[in-house]
Amino acid sequence: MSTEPFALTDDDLTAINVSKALAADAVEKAGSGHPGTPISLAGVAYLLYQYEMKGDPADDRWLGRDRFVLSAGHASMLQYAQLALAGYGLEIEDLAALRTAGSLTPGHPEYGHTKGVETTTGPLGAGFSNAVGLAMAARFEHGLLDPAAPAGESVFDHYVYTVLGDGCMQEGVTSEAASLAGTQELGNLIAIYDDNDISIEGNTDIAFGEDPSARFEAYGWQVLDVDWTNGGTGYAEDYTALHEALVAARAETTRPSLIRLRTVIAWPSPTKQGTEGSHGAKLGAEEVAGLKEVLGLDPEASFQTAGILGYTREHAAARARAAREDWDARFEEWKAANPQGAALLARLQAQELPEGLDEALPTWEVGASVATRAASGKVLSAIGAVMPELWGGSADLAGSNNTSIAGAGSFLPASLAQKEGDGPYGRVLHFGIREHAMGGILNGIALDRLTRAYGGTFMVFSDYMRPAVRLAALMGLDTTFVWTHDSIGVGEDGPTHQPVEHLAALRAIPGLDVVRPGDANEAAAAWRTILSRRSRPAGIVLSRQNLPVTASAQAAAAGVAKGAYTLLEATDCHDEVTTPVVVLIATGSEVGVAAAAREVLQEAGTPTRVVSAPCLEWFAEQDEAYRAEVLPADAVKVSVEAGIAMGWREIVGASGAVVSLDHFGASAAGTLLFEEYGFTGENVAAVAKEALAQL
Ligand SMILES: Cc1ncc(C[n+]2csc(CCOP(=O)(O)OP(=O)(O)O)c2C)c(N)n1
Ligand SMILES: [Mg+2]
Repeated sequence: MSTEPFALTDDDLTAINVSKALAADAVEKAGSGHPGTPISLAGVAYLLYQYEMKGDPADDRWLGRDRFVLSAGHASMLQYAQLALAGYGLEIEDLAALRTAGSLTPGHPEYGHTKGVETTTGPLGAGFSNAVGLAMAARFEHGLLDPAAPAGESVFDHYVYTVLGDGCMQEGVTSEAASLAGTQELGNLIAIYDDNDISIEGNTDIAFGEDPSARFEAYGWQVLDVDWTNGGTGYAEDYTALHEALVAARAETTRPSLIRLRTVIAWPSPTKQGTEGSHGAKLGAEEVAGLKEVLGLDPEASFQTAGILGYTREHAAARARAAREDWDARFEEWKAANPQGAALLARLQAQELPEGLDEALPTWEVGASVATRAASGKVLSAIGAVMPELWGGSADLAGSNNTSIAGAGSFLPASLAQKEGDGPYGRVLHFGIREHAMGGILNGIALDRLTRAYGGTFMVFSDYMRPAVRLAALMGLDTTFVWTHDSIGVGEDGPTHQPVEHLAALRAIPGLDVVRPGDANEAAAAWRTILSRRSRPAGIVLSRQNLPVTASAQAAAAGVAKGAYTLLEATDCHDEVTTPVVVLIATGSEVGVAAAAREVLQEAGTPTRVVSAPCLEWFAEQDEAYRAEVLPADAVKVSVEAGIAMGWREIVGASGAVVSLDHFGASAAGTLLFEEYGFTGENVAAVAKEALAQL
């Protein structure tokens, strides 16, 4: 080891000053944005990108890279400036186009939009929870692909770095995720907390009194202090101290690390440093010129690079070359020694499902009675055997959500392993009662792109994870949310536990597939379809109560993937299939109700079809001809769903009717509530007759 203390070169210091000025210029040109933190943390980001993290500007998806998450997403220029300096594809013109239409530099970092951006951030705390997921994914992938390698010695090992501010630190999701990260002993996770005492309303004292270091220590983190304010005695960006803290963070293998970095926002901006005025507004021409003067740059010149780009890009490229040389050689060695692992990795990278998946799916006899949550549990256990990349768990409701893969061990640090199979590479996740962090962590795992992760809770608590569900949809991730106890069918636990508006509220999220299978075979087909789709998240919505199996496994397999299909045909008096006069469209547990209503209507001589519609989003993707065939224009359409009416009128049309539930439920037996609120064959038939009468 070198005895020389770590120090940046003069060129590095120039590059940092250039980064600060670029942040100020970009926000100034945009007319809005967040200059303060990109200015004061420019050196932190520079150090990470140029000296601390492994990355390859020529290959931003390199498997061996360390991951960087800017949880304080408002400070997007902090990351954009370094992506430009390191050569990830952003040019100075892109920085000058900050926040403008179509630019590579949107207001907040967006996954899939800008090379080098690992996740979409902006909702404070979300990125931090993604970082925990990324760190968990790294450990799981080590176990999946290279289990014999000691921890830290596999090509799949890498660090996850995240930068968070006071805002992230105050958000609940950060506490949830940090607590789990500590419990999980995620030594590969390193968070830098920008402790600048400033947020939008001014000094954070007015709303934030606790000691975050004590909090994180209590969560089981290593907390390291670096104080650039020197206790208020004089400001110095001490990169040696920060580097040493990062070295200590990497050396700690059984605790995540929080580097608490005391800074002054917007330093060294002459009059706005240390003030909330620099947080979220352009500094003003005079202040920007003053800042450049302090930085030793030309106060008149905008977007100047002081000739430093060649140096920074070559520096990053040279580091990448060295890292790749080492990693590529080790990767080839790993491949040669692990042909099976290599084949698995190739399949995962190609985003292909394994052979034998269809054969592994369980099937049920028509007429059996099974809760779809139980069916889902059976499916997970069965496909878990052929899909080693499948892992997941629950927010403390595994027994109710049926989310555990049978026989699989828990994902736990060795210190917490209890039973055979438990350990750092286990497959059953225990999120604790932390729905929001569960969503963010699942998204982090999905962002790593190799494995498939799911997490469950009661559907009513999807509200607690909704921000993460929205971000999964926005990013087009393949996260799967398992929501059981999907209606008033929950029964005695009462209205706090009975979803009513949730189906509509979830369907309102663009890009989310809301999948509510009507029976056990549909549940299996739903999982099959969800797993085959890689660019949208899905929520699978499952019943607590037993439901009759109405769809054969074959019918479900063919129909569910289309989102809606004819489950029971309309027949005439000779029992021949005929054109339906009434079409009942139902989801989930109400498919059985619709089937009962069909009996009543058929009996009365009204040819009635039942359409099971497990996923309206998938149905909307079908061509017009198929949709018109399933829901003929001239039939009277009646929807049946134990949730609010919102959305159904559009489907049933003006001549149709909606059987819905537009008020909260009650604490009583689910069967009684279904009757009380009109979810019976008789009532649905009566509603259909009334609609027919009004034609
Ligand atoms: C969940 C969420 N709530 C509110 C906001 C709006 N917001 C953006 S930045 C910010 C203050 C953040 O303060 P801090 O993290 O300390 O950033 P700094 O001012 O130090 O850059 C707020 C409230 C947000 N982006 N996300
Ligand atoms: Mg702050």
